[in-house]
Parts: sequence; C-alpha cells; structure tokens
Amino acid sequence: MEDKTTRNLVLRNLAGKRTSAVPIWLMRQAGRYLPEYRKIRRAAGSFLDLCYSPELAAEITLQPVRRFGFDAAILFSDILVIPDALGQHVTFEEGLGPVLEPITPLNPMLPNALDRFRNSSQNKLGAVYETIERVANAKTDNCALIGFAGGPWTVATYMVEGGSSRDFQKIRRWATSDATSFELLIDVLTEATIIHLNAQINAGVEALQIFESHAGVLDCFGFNKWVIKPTRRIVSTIKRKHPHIPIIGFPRGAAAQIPVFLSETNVDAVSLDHSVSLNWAASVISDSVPIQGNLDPIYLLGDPGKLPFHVDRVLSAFSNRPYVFNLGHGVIKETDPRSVERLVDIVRNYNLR
Ligand code: 1CP
Repeated sequence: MEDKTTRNLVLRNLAGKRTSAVPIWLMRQAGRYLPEYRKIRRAAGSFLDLCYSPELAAEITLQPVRRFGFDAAILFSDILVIPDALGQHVTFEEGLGPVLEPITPLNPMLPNALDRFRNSSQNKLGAVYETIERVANAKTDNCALIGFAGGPWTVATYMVEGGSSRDFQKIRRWATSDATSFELLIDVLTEATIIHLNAQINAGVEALQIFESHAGVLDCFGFNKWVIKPTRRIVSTIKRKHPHIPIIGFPRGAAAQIPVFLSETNVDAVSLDHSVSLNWAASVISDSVPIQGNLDPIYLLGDPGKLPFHVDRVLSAFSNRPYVFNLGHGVIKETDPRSVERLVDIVRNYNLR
C-alpha cells in the first residue's frame, strides 16, 4: 500500500529515493517579500507575538504554499524562540533584527534555564506546537510539513553577541578562552533543541531542518566541537524515538567540512549554501545522500531571462540523486513574488523533460 512517504515528493527524496519530478520549497518562503505576510505582520504587533499566535502563524505558514504550490511548508516560527523560552530577554526591532540581553561567562543564565524551558514547552512553546497541529490538519498530503530549530552554535551566537554580528568576536573569545563554561551553554541548548524538535514531531511535522547558519565562522577544531558534536547528539537522540523522520542539516559556510559533517552527524540530507561548488558537491558527496539547495537567492532579483540558465546549472548537477530544489539561503526581502512564481515554473517544466 502507498503510504504518505511514497506520495510526497519531498519525503520520498529525503528518504533517499530519486523522483522524476523535482520537489521545491524555499528557505524563508514565508516572510516580508509577500504582501499577504506584511499585512498580518502589521496587525500582529511584535514578531514574537506573531510566532506565538497559532492561528496567524499557521496562516503565514500556508500562504506561500497556496500562492506558489510548494511541495513543503516550513513552520512559521524562529530559531530564537529557544533563548526566549530559556528565559533570556529577546525582541525583534525594525531595521535592527533580533536584540537579546547578552549572556556572558560571568552571567551565563544557566541555573534553572532548562526547568524554565520545560515549563515554557507547556506554555509559550505550546503555541508553536498548536500552530503545527493546525497546519498538519489544513495541508494536503503532497505538501510536507517541515519543523526546524537553529543549531546550538548558531543560537548561541545571538545569545552571546546580543543579536546579529559581523565578527562574532565575543562568542569566539568565550569558546576559545573558556571552553568548559561555554560547553555548559552548548549542552543546555542541545538539550532544549532535542525537547523542542521532539515536541514538533509529536505535533505533526514530517521532516526537520537544523539551521546552523553561522557554522562558517569556526575553524575545523571549533566546527567539530561546537557544530558536529551537538548535531550528532541531537540526531541520535531524536532518531531513537523517531527513526523515520528525516533530518536535514544546513551547515552554512562549512565548505570542505561538509563530507565530515555528513558522516559524523548522521543527518539524512544536507542543504548546501550557494558558496558550495556544484561539481565539487556532486563528486564528493555520495550519490545516495539527498541534497537540497543551492541557487543563490540573488538571481531572483536579477535579469529574469537569466533565471532558467542558473536553475538549470543547479538541477543538472544533481540530476542523478535524491534532490530537493531550494535556495542557498533565505528569500531576500526585496524579491518580487513574480520571480518566485517564475522559479517554480522553471523547476516544474524541467520535471517534464
Ligand atoms: O520583521 C519580520 O517580519 C521578521 C522577519 C523574520 C521572519 C519572517 C525573522 C526575523 N524570522 C522569520 C521567520 C523565520 N526565521 C523562519 C520561518 C519560516 C520560513 O523560512 O519561511 C525560519 C526558518 C527562520 C530561521 C532563522 N531565524 C534563522 C536561520 C535561517 C537563516 O536565515 O540563516 C536565523 C539566523 C534567524 C534569526 C533571525 N530571525 C529574524 C531575523 C531578522 C534574524 C537575524 C538574521 C541575521 O542575523 O542575519
């Protein structure tokens, strides 16, 4: 009998099975480039309020699926709900992005943080799980519902730097000068991430992505200690309870360390950022490993006539393996929704060849 996995193109490819039609979804497919998002965002008040409003968050999750017919919906939430639920003060400010009250080696916020988190999973984060239930009930089987979390290192960068950063100096100094106390923070985040991802699966997500967006600022020693090890623990713990839920790793900027990331963490699939060379990836990553990515989102802002050429480059590099079309990073907020429509059209027509 056909189960959900065989019907769904994203889940089929993530399970290691190539399909003749290439599935597509985009990182940040919900968000400020969509007028229907901006309208809800204006009415909602703060960004975090929006993340904790199940009805609105479910609607935003489904907006791009309805508009473009994507093969997956990604939960509308943020990686920074974890520090918020651990008890750190988090806000999102217009033009500035996230602003957090920074934690330091002297004030690491750790005592009882996991207890607060567990309480929060039943309260604040309960709203996230309710969003998932709503989307799971509203979507069709051919659209996969993807849950996510930030990787512990990436989430820690915001917690320690107090927001987005250019040089990541505070966190890199802490991690290198006092690895023992920094490891306590990474351990707390790893544990919270496992709890959060398990709860997302229980609420109805069918695949997971771990966004390690700032992996690229670490050297290979730090990458092993702060990205590979925590990811391996997250993957092995989740797999014990949920062996069939595929986990996609997105170690942005990991470059030549991608093969070791894959073999050491046991993620099921890897999402490539657009700095990764297509030929290199196609030759060093085993054909059995599902790849996702990696069109540079900037092409969606460029000459529409050139889009088919660039999409074709990516599609042909990965034409002989399980593969899910995506960008190398999120949709840029200045993107015209018509470019996204064109992109979906190109990928769908490629399927017919
Ligand atoms: O004002 C607004 O409307 C807020 C813009 C916005 C949106 C739409 C933020 C603030 N987060 C989100 C949603 C979001 N964030 C999703 C949901 C669904 C989707 O992809 O469609 C996801 C998966 C994220 C993940 C996320 N948040 C990441 C990892 C992916 C990436 O972009 O590298 C990171 C780093 C964040 C932090 C964050 N959230 C928002 C901002 C402005 C930032 C900082 C980004 C930075 O430091 O550059």
